This record gives sequence, C-alpha cells and structure tokens, in this order.
Amino acid sequence: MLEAVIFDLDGVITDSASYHYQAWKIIADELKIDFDETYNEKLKGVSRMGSLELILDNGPGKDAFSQEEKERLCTRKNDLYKELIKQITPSDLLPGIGELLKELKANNVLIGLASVSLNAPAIINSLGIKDMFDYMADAAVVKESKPAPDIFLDNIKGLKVNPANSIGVEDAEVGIEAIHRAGMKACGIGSVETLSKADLLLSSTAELSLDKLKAML
Ligand code: B16
Ligand code: MG
Repeated sequence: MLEAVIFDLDGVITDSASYHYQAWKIIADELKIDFDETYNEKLKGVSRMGSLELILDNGPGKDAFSQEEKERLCTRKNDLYKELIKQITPSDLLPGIGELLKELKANNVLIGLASVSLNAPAIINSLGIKDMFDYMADAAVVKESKPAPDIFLDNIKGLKVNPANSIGVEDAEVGIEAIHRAGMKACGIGSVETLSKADLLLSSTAELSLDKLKAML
C-alpha cells in the first residue's frame, strides 16, 4: 500500500534550478571562475555552502577563502536568488505536478517535502500549494544534506509512515541516493546518465501518475 510520496522541490515541483544557476553565475563571474550549465548539474540538491565550494573547486579551490568570506559570498548569492524567485507564481508548477498532488490527496496518500533549500517555504507559498503538504522538512534543522538520508527520514518521522510503503521523487543523483538510504523506493525525473539508480525513471514530471507510483511498490 502506498502511504506517502515525498517530493524534492527544485527540479521536481518547479524549476528553481535555473534561478540558482543565474545567481551563482554572477558570483562565479565576479570571481573569474569558469561556470556553465553543465557544471551547474553538480550543484543540484547540494547545500548552499556545498555549492559554493564546488564552484571554488573549479577555480582557486575551496580553501582559497576564509570561512567568513565564504559566508559573505553565500549571503550575496542568496540575496540575488531571493530577488529572482520573486517572479515565481502558480503557473511555474512543473507539468503534471498540480494534478498529481490532487490525485494523491483524493486517494489519501500523504504528501511530504524534502528540499534542502532554506527558501523552500517561500517558493511553496508562491506556487500556491502549501495546503497540499502534510509535512515539510525544515532545511534549517536537518543537519546533513543529500546524499545523507536525513531530510527523507525527517519526513518519514513527521508523516509517521513506513519507508517501505513510501516513494521519494528526485531529479538529482545525490537525491536518489538519499531516498535509498532512507529505505524508500526512488522515482527519478531526468536522464539515465545521472539517474540510472532510480527504481523508476521518467524523463519529465508530465509522465508522473498515481498508478505508476503505486506499481513501484
Ligand atoms: P538554498 P532541492 C536544493 O534544493 C537545490 O537543488 C540546490 O541547488 C541548492 O543549493 C539547495 O537547495 C540549497 O538552497 O540556497 O535556497 O538554501 O533540490 O533540495 O529542493
Ligand atoms: Mg532537486
């Protein structure tokens, strides 16, 4: 029996990845570090500081700046990002997500959010889907980022469900690993190059349906 579906946000519910990219690109350009959309793939599902360190690894290295300087760069990136996400409206839900959330609700399947983004609550509000969630993990209190299972385990605890009867939906390789380490089945949205370990791989959110998720268990 399918008890819960736990969603990643960025790349699954809405495409905030392009805003993360635009904000980081400004920082990387200022630091004269090469950074393009291909390299940006590595940042998906990775925490803010982890993302900065990956960018620095493509230049002077992650230890080239003091912790204080790195915090300042992260704050600046987040200020840029917060300006960009002001544009998000309910029309930015990825294809099929609104319908799937309604279908899950109608069938009493619990809905959780497993985003490591500290901006997730604001984005969920702007998308107009806050009321659909039975539980949303607070990224500020979940210590370890994906691929650690913590954010999914926090949902399992908050929703009071059995991980074996729950499915995680992710677009990042680290996210698929986190779902598996939480003892759940993983549905990947994306391509086989990065998500070959997913139990079900779909190329777009438009292909998601309750029946397909149920069939995974
Ligand atoms: P913030 P997810 C992740 O969201 C993004 O994929 C990742 O690129 C970002 O660095 C991270 O959130 C932290 O976001 O800077 O807003 O706290 O995929 O877990 O929904
Ligand atoms: Mg994601």
